[in-house]
Amino acid sequence: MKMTFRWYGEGFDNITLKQIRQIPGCSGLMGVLDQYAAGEVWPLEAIQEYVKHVNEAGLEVEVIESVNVHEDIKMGLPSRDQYIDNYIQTIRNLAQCGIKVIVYNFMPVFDWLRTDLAREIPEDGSNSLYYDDEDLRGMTPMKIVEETTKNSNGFTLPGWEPDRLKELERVLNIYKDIDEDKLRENYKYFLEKIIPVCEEVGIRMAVHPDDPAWPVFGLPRVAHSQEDFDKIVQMVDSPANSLCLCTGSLGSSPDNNIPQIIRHFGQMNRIACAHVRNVKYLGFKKFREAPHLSSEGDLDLYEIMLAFYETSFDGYIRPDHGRMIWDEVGRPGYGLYDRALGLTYINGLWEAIVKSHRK
Ligand SMILES: [Mn+2]
Repeated sequence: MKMTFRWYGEGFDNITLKQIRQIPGCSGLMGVLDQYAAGEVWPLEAIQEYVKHVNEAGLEVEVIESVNVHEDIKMGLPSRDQYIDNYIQTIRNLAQCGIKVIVYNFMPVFDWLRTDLAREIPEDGSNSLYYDDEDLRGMTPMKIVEETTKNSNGFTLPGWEPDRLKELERVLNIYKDIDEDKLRENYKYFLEKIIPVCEEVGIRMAVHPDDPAWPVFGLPRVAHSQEDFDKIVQMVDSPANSLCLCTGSLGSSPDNNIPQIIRHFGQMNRIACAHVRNVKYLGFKKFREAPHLSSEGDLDLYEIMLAFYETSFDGYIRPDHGRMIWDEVGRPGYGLYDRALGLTYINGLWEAIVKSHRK
């Protein structure tokens, strides 16, 4: 297991590489080059420079997140072939720079979604990301985009890049004719083109689950349950077609048994990396993001780490979203302090599990 940390890049993140390097037990990043829109080729030179910069700070970067899939690929439009070619070029460029895992998602239009980015946790005065389906039902897609942009402290949120949202209405219209089966068909088309290239260059694609783990705004979503992922891994039967097991995204639905899902796909060697965090259920389709500690939320992080251990997980892990604590100001969900606490807690669980299994 390699413990990593998400970082948005110089000028896009107020956290420094030096700060990340000083978190005990953190060997590298799950990085992102935030400046490229979905469908664009990530230039080789830019990736090389990025990796060199991270390495010089004493950190590895073998996982890259948010290589976003262009909407035309998800919608199956004729223009998808050009965008798939671009995607393949980005895969090749990343592989050439030593990247081993690419995290992406196949959610139509919206990436992760919350109805409040800074909901106060009454018990301790900190705040965290919050979701209430009832609030969402009172909002139009445009409204939630406006609200999210307004409340993100001037940062662009992953999946909420302004250029992706220009054509929102046109795209929403096209999706009226796309159901889950059709979306899966387009997904399979994409995977059949890219996975052979991944095998050739030694990259594993890791699909991130839908977040929250149910459809929103009537759009089809096909990646939020064990059954969904069974279908995805079967689309192209290769370890290069694998999962980013995000406990908090899948865990937003109490229907998902996270340790069981980890065991199921871990035994198949189809988990390339993991985001580990906790969730607190507040009602039906209503939750907030909780501190990583098991007793603070509804997921059992010990059982989760045990499931990784028992399936010989040797991929990359990072703490996921944290709360805003100690008056930190930063990107919602991606402050330094609470994620660093989460990281050391996960490492502590892992050390105890490893040592208690010694013969
Ligand atoms: Mn995640």
